[in-house]
Amino acid sequence: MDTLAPAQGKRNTKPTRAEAHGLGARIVGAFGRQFLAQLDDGSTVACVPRGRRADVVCGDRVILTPGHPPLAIAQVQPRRNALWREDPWRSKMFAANLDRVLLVTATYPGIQHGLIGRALVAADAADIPVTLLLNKCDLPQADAARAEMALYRDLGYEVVELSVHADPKAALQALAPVLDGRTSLLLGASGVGKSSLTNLLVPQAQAPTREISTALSAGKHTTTATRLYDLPGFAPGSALMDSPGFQSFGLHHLSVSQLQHGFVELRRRIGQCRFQNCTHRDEPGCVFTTDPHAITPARLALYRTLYAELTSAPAR
Ligand SMILES: Nc1nc2c(ncn2[C@@H]2O[C@H](COP(=O)(O)OP(=O)(O)OP(=O)(O)O)[C@@H](O)[C@H]2O)c(=O)[nH]1
Ligand SMILES: [Mg+2]
Ligand SMILES: [Zn+2]
Repeated sequence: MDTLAPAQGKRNTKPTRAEAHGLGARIVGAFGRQFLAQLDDGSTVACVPRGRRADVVCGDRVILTPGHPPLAIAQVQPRRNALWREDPWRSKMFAANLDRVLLVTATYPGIQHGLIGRALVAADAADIPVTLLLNKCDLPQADAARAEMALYRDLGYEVVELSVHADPKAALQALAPVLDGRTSLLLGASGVGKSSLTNLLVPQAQAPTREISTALSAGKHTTTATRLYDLPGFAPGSALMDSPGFQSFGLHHLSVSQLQHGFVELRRRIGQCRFQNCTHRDEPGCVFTTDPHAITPARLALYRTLYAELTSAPAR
């Protein structure tokens, strides 16, 4: 990436070359090292990052240098926020400049609480509010799944139940107040219905869903690129991102205090452990052991797993 100075703090100096002659745009498609950008007039162009590192994600505001297609991304504007995952072997940024994460789960094939818990911590660390969606409520597993999702309601998260297939009208109605005026990211495991929901909300998206990839016998993940769509029929500025399903969600980039802040159960009970510097693993007088209602055994196990992951990470 070029080191053209960011626009911030440059008011009294001459604009950079890119600012003077470049095109302002928003990244609306991320396909590996290839990107799709939307210019301010609404048209879209293909572009590639300058230099070797592709530190560009969907939702980024960028400056493109004019020239022959594909255009070059000369500069990424400072981000309002960015959602990350970081495994020991690689880090991955999902998207940037988000107002909300829609964490999608489905009654079938089942709710992956480990992934949900991890995504909740990551979104909290990035200061992005989360709404949980429970899709496929038309299936017989709905009652059991609903009961499992009560855990998150009790923690204070909004949970919206829907069935994209069986009752699209009700799904639209339930989601309208969540989506209106915001940029939202659909995040969740593969097959929960993110692209089906995208197609319901943005009919012109024509995002491939599993039926199509099964017919073409493609891989496990139907969606392979992150895309950002303006939401038709919603307030100006409403936008939706569809992303590939994820199977792992490492949090190696976070600190222990970010981890602790990401657990509502702990946030609610700050200062209630015997020791001020309690790590909430197995210290005497820890609120997690003295109060059996403080946290569910599964969430406590997840907290301990994450604590061990974070503290065993090699120094960077
Ligand atoms: N029964 C039922 N099936 C649904 C519903 N919504 C989506 N599906 C099905 O779930 C499967 C997966 O849907 P997709 O939209 O491709 O899922 P995705 O989350 O985008 O998956 P990836 O792109 O792989 O991450 C498809 O066969 C959909 O038809 C629903 O409300 N009810
Ligand atoms: Mg998809
Ligand atoms: Zn404690």
